[in-house]
Amino acid sequence: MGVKIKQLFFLSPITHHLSPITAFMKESFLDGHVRVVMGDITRQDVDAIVNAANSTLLGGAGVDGAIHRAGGARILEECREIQRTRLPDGLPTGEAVITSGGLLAARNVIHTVGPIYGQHRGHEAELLANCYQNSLRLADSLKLTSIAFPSISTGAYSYPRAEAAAVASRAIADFLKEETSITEVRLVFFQTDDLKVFYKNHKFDDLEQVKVDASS
Ligand code: AR6
Repeated sequence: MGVKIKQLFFLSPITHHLSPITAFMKESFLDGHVRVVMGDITRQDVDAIVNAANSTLLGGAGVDGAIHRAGGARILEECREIQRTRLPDGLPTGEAVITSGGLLAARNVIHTVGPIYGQHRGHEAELLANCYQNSLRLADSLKLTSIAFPSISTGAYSYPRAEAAAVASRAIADFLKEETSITEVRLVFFQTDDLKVFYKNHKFDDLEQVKVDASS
């Protein structure tokens, strides 16, 4: 009698494709406080989505363009007002401000400016971490519970995706160590390849391990 070898395939909950690579990817980290998904940031139904903006706050391409297109004129009006009244020199890299969500499903948009890779004299990682932590801090100060991030700086601002994954995951995990109103941090990737690079390079598992070790 011949031996039958079965090829196993899995329906990935992330990509919704039959894929042996993505089948074993974890979808959530840090006791379910962080979720990693494929999708469009403009379609996330959360308290706040984060915009990878530029310092003028007046819109641009990529995530920024998509958010302003989908969210309508109100977001831009609020950005103009913030710029006029509080930030005449623009929003500094790593800082964050908030507007309403306009026509989006998300109730608010937090605008942050990522570092342009290679233009901050070695402070790029610190500035990228600031983007995540200042956005989270702002959401927490308003008692928001859910927030969705795109992969800040990894498009037009050329931050290498592998390095960005390590920086973003460390920054988020550090923030979530403290008491916060935020119960879900959703990381939204637009392309399968970006998601794979993130899975290979994030530090959530190391940080979970540290937590387990510390409590044992
Ligand atoms: N949903 C989720 N992720 C997206 C979407 C989307 N709809 N669209 C693009 N991405 P970028 P940056 C991914 O360039 O590098 C703007 O002009 C994209 O694939 O939007 O911080 C601003 O005005 C990439 O992985 O942001 C600034 O001038 C990631 O989002 C500048 O670009 C970030 O790409 C900011 O550049």
